[in-house]
Amino acid sequence: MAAANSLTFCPQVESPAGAAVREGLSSRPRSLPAWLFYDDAGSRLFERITELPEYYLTRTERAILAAHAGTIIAKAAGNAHLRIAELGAGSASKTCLLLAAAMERQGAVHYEPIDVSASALREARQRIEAEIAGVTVAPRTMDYTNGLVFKALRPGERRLVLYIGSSMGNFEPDEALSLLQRVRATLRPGDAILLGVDLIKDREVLLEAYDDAAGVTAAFNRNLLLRLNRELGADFNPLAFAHRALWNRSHSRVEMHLESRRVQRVHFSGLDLTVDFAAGETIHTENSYKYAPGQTEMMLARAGFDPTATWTDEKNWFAVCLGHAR
Ligand code: AVJ
Repeated sequence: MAAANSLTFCPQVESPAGAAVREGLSSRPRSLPAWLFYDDAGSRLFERITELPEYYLTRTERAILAAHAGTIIAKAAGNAHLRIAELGAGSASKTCLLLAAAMERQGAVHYEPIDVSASALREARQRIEAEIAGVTVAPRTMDYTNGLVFKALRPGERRLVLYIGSSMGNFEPDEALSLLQRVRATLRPGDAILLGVDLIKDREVLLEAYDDAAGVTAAFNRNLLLRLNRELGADFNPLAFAHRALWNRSHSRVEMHLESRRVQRVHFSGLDLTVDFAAGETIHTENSYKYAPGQTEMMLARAGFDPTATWTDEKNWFAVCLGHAR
């Protein structure tokens, strides 16, 4: 009967996680989007990753920002008053260096961190309000890839959008470019963007950063499965999946996968979905793109920015690029 059919086939109002899982685990090779890592537990695990000896990214970028924060802020501002927004802010531990430099220059700063993790933003706000007096923190919990709108600026103000921490590295190069173009569309000529990107380097250095001795990255990768158990009623045994990190040289990216150690069936009671895994079958959970020197500047230019300046470390492991909207 029509009524029964329409009930049966009426599309469930599915959570974003549910929709992503249905799509990613039904396709071959199986994959899950990297944003799923960042529930509360995942955000905490990522914070621990940033403190690992093998994970050079955070401390290298922090050193670059510590050495050049004053210059970066001065160049970004010109003779305007900066308002600072940050995409994928997380706990914003490196941002303090830039906010402090902006405080010193202009006496007050409006800071708008944007992230999918509400808990990370809460932590960011506490940290910043405790560390730097005079910064107004206005967090926004949202997925910035779904569209972005900023409040109009007052005369004499300029916006600086921070997109640091190699966050852009999770996107395919064409997606990254389109994201930069969409950010550019929210800005006015003279506004600025600061990009922090990880550079191509020795394979061993890259792989250790994504497969640390203490197993924190493995736990971060497997937390994805625990999240699906918690939120979607799945029955994953996380230890039945091995953490794998590999360097895909031709695509210039580190990949993370979860590899099924044996034949197994996983049921999602919240999704009415069953997935069968063969032994050795993988779920591709993350791409982390690494850039060649000059590549970020080229992307900025293609997205409508003038690449104004680039700062790097002495090993050339990480780059921080400033661009001004044309
Ligand atoms: C938060 C995307 C910058 O790609 O290095 C860390 C995430 N994954 N270890 C990165 C991550 C595994 C991280 N980003």
